[in-house]
Amino acid sequence: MNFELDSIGKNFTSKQIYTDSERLQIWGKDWTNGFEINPSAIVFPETIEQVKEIISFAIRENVQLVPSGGRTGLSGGAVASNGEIVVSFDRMNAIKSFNASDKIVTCEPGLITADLQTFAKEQGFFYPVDFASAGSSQIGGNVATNAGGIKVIRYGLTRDWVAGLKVVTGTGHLLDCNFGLVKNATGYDFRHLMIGSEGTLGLIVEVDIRLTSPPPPQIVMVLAAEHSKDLIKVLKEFSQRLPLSAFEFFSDLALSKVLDHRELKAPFDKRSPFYALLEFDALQVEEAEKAFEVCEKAAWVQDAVLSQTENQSRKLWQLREGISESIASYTPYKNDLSVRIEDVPEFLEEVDTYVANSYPDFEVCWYGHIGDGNLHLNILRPEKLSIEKFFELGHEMSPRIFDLVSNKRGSISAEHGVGLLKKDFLSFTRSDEEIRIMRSIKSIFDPHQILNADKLIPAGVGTD
Ligand code: 2HG
Ligand code: ZN
Repeated sequence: MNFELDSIGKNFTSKQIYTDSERLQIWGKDWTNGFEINPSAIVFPETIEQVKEIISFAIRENVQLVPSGGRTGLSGGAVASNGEIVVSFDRMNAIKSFNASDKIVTCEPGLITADLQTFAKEQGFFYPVDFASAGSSQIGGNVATNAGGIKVIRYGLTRDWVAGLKVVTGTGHLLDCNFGLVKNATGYDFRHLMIGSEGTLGLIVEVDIRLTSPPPPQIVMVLAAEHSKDLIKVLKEFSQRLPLSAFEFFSDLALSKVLDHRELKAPFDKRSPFYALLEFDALQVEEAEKAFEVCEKAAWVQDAVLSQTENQSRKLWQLREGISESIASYTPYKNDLSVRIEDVPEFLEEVDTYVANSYPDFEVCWYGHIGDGNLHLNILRPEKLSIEKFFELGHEMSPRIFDLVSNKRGSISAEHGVGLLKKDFLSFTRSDEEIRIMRSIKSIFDPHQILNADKLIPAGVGTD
């Protein structure tokens, strides 16, 4: 470490800066596997002023920063591998105000997603962005990655709920973007540029989140299907008749992993290759039953179960939300892809065929948010293969899989972000010209290259 941490700023106490290896190993990583963890320090700012001081220090000392939220990311966006200082927002986690007329909560970036959801409920409102890691993920990280999750089909992404943002850029300037306004036709909206920028343009220090009215009670239905193409027909039939709050899917392999891991009971006596999990307003149950009848008659589905109580709904949701955790011990090679919904069945088959032919020992575990075209492809590591070798093979497979994505004009990252994991493959979704523009934008907001400098933008591509 060739900088003096004491000079970071006069307002910092010794309890805000740590360099012990135990903490470095915890705060230097997120949920992504396979990267070296090597930060040089962690800093816990408590005010916007302190965030600005950290930026000034980084510019002065020419040291890079890694912004860090709940560290639940799966693309290495919060991994510090190169002696960076990790800037953790754990201590900037307050709700600052609530404005009921505009339905806007103003919060610090370290606020946990579930705490925002609870606060919204207490006020008689609803924060609809939701996912399995809501108990640990933080709002700042959600904004930086434009987090999606299980309710996107009805409520959209994090982007759709951000009414304003305060951001300290890599030059140390504080930008106050959009002030929580609905209408603001004054040129480039930097708020939207910051959302999804993965900490490469600025450090998010305050967020205005818009809430909505709570939905009526919800019901969960799980359906069993023989073919993925039938799931798409089911989606069409249901969504023509009633608004869906969720339309998720998982394969039988995914189901068997979650059943084993959580010691749960299978929803049906007979197993099927695919399952869909639907959520909708209880008021719509008759319409849903009619849709089911059509699907059953057409033999698109073989079986169905409908929740009768909230507890049953929660249990059924576990079948989907517990999958990621249940396969973690296989150190899977993760992909988070999206294609247009009509292309999903063909795409699934193409990937399955490629993996079965080229890597017959690998198990392919499919699940995800099929209702919005977002597919989580987890390739499971065979027990006898070392993690290093497996990840090497994963990297080798990626160009072939991303060719299939690219042929369908899909995306190599639907909701997890690019980070370190998918950086080398960005060109499969973004053109050289787009990457060149990204690099130019970065150099305006972060001219000293101190913010997540090795993430998102691939080296060499789009340079003149
Ligand atoms: C989910 O939808 C998360 O469960 C995690 O986005 C997906 O583990 C994954 O690949
Ligand atoms: Zn997901």
